[in-house]
Amino acid sequence: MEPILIYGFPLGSSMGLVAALEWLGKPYRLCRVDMLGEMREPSYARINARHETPALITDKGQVLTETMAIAEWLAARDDDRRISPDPLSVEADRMRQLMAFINSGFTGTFSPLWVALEMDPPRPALQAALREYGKEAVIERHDKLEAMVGDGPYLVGDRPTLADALFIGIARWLEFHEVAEPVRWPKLAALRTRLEADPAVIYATALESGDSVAGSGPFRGHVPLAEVIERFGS
Ligand SMILES: N[C@@H](CCC(=O)N[C@@H](CS)C(=O)NCC(=O)O)C(=O)O
Repeated sequence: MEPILIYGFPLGSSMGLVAALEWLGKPYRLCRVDMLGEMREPSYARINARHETPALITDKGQVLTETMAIAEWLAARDDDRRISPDPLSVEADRMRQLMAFINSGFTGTFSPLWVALEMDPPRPALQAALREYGKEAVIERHDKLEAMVGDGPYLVGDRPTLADALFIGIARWLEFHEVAEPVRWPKLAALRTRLEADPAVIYATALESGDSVAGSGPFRGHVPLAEVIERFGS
């Protein structure tokens, strides 16, 4: 069977993995999940007890959670080196280093902003403190990532890799939370512009938005969440 990536909307980090599946070019299916609704229901715990996306149903029908684990699963099957360098190369070390940074500190600093946004019932003083702290932390992590970006067109090498996929899934949170203008970090802004013009990213963003777009080469269609839970949930 084709692997099925369970991705979340709105604005899920998993959009980047959808783009990576497009770049990889091997047959895949998707399962689109409303993170504000069905992902929070008890039945979703059969896929991921932490109620998070992304999750992958592998070609063997096993559930695999955590972005880094899913990215490594894809890299291990990237025979033609379309989304990852030779795993023993210096470039692959750099890709994994960047992915780890993006998936941990870089993504994590947005947490206070999400917590403040979703706090119910509201606690204005705490929300203001979370926003202030979150914005400072996001800016600091962007400064650090800007310093890590080289002079090439992408994070590693001359074509998009899994590191770029992880970055583009998160990058748009900057404006959503009104932290700062992207141009404050010129290298990251240029990288974003390049990635946002990439057909795979445009396609993944359209799917995430629920637009009815024509099938791409490797994409074999959506599977309803209820069916995924029934067939593959624990
Ligand atoms: N450690 C997990 C974190 C995944 C994560 O936080 N996903 C977000 C969406 S980008 C989520 O599902 N958040 C829960 C929510 O929105 O309620 C990973 O790297 O895959």
